[in-house]
Amino acid sequence: MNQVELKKMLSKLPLGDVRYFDWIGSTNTEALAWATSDAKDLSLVIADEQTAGRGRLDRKWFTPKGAALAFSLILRPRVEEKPFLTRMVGLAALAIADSLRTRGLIAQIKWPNDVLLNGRKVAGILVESVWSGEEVDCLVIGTGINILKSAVPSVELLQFPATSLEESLGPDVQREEIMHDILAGMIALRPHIGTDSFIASWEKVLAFRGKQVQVEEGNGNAITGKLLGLESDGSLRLSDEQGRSITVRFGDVRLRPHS
Ligand code: BT5
Repeated sequence: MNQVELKKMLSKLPLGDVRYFDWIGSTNTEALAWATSDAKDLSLVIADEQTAGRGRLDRKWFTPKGAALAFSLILRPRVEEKPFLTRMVGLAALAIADSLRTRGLIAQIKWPNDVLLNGRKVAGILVESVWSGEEVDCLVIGTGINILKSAVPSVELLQFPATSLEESLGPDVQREEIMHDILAGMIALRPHIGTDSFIASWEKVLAFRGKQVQVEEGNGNAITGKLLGLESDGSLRLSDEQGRSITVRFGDVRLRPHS
């Protein structure tokens, strides 16, 4: 990867500016700093390696050199998008799932921010915001995708099984093309972010739908129930044993043991 080639291959997309790094701490951290200064809408930070890649709750995200995709897209939400910012994680997840589908793969979205192939995590998304008073001024949508097998961390570092595109597609995976398609997908989906069909397409590819799941909320609390689908803000909708509806706004979903 290098800045000149990347800019050339992304030139047909209506992006802002593009910053490429051979290595960086975290593309999200760089994008957040850029977003607070002069970044245009749809500016992009890409790195070949991250030394301090981040997941949610300060978890680590591994991006070894030459083996993965790590990029962060800066969005300056338009007025009509502001009511739907909680759906933006779905924008990235759907675009990733679509790009994998066009390569003959069946991807699922493990709510809220993981993309699975064959039940294993191939990609993670981290959405962060820059606030201006009470309003979100900018969003940074960070995407990490395991391209080669060597991108997958060792089992003891994982909370959930992981995989790479190489495992499904072989070693000739063109990561720049995949990134191009994901960005094109996000740009194409963006005008539909507020529609019911956006939520419907997101629900359609949700992992564990109709199954008994356990959602760990990150505070030691776990909620169990049947995974029904999504609320209109992108929260997860479960039903408990009495059939009552439960809404979950944050957490890690897994199949309920022994279900
Ligand atoms: C995520 O968090 O899955 C969000 C990952 C977002 C990464 C991108 S890369 C570009 C941008 N810049 C950043 O600094 N971040 C974003 P979460 O759901 O909290 O999952 C984190 C957990 O995934 C870790 O605790 C590990 O168990 C596991 N993990 C770490 N690296 C992994 C990898 N390469 N593949 C699969 N799982 C991984």
